[in-house]
Amino acid sequence: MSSASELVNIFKRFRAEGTFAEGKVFGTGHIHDTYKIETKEANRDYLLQKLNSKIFTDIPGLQENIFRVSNHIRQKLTENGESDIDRKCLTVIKTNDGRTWFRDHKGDYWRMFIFIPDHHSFDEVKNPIQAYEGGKAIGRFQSLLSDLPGPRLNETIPYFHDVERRLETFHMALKEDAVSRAERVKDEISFVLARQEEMKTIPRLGQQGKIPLRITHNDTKFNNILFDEHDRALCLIDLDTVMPGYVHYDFGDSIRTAANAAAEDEEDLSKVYADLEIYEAFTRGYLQQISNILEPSEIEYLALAPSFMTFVMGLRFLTDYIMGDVYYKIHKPNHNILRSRAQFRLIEDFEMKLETMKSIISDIIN
Ligand code: ADP
Ligand code: GN1
Ligand code: MG
Repeated sequence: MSSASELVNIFKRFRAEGTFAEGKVFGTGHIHDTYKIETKEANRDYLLQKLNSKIFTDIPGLQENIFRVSNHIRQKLTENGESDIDRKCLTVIKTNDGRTWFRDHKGDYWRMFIFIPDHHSFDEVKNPIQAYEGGKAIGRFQSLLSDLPGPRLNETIPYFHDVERRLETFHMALKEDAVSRAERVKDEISFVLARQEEMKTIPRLGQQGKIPLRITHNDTKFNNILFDEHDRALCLIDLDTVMPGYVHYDFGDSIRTAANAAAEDEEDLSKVYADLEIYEAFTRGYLQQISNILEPSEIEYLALAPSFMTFVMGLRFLTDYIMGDVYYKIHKPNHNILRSRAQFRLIEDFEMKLETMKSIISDIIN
């Protein structure tokens, strides 16, 4: 964790309004070190992040994506005559020398945004209205970016949701068994082996040209949607992984977190199940914003996306556990395996409810 004097020094490198009052550790993200910087002048605070450059190896490229995407969204919101735009998209604060990132003497990269005031974010969805609003936010995000001009976005983590690569890494980790944990997770390994072929359905559709590559967020966990004081969705944050992808990635990852009745790392597996009322509300909001753009083949496979993305995440948690917790921040020794078990339990429930999930989508569309 960074000291107050370090934070003051970093803060000074950015073209911020106001003077540093206090820096507080903020949020529950698994990747970066995040601080809320409160200024003495009450009207503006900032969100300062020390970026994880082990995970993101091209920070300038990543920041360029975020800058382009945020500006495009801002421009479209402005054209649509929206109000309160500083709360509806991220505002990147540049450094004194005009960059979107700062590199300190230790080689760490930092970035800063306007802190979106009076927002709420939820690790778990509280009610269908929130889910509907969240669905609208994801659909709107994909729709607003469908005409992003310019070159293809940088691929900030190559093969991020590529389940075939993720499976290769998993099998390599198992073979190596660097910290001798494979023996302890035999059931979880069997779970993966039983599903590994079926889980390639969505990427195969992409490879066969049956679903198009679009611009997707790729980390649409529900707490990456910020809400206002009336539970209306404001904007999507955590744009590190915005890059080319299939719409199923975003829809699936949202449902994985929003429709799960329990936390991502719930230990009591009897509490983990897919809440179809939440699923219905989210899907309704999502399709309201995007169904005019989607192709029939994309809609046809939407109901498969939640189990697909939950598999990708459960597999990554399991692989990280086997490798000795090298990727995700953990808060207890067995955290990654607990996360993985909860994801696998959720997949079983999605599998049981697949037909109902499909008919909910057709009822919304027709
Ligand atoms: P991580 O990749 O580690 O999850 P995020 O970019 O999601 O990091 O940020 C962590 C937390 O910081 C978020 O969950 C959210 O609560 C908060 N946050 C991020 N950006 C902003 C912002 N512009 N304004 C207010 N809060 C923000
Ligand atoms: C990470 O950054 P955060 O905490 O929103 C991860 C996602 C996982 C998620 C699981 C860059 O997301 O892919 O779905 O944890 N982000 C990265 O909670 O790996
Ligand atoms: Mg996050």
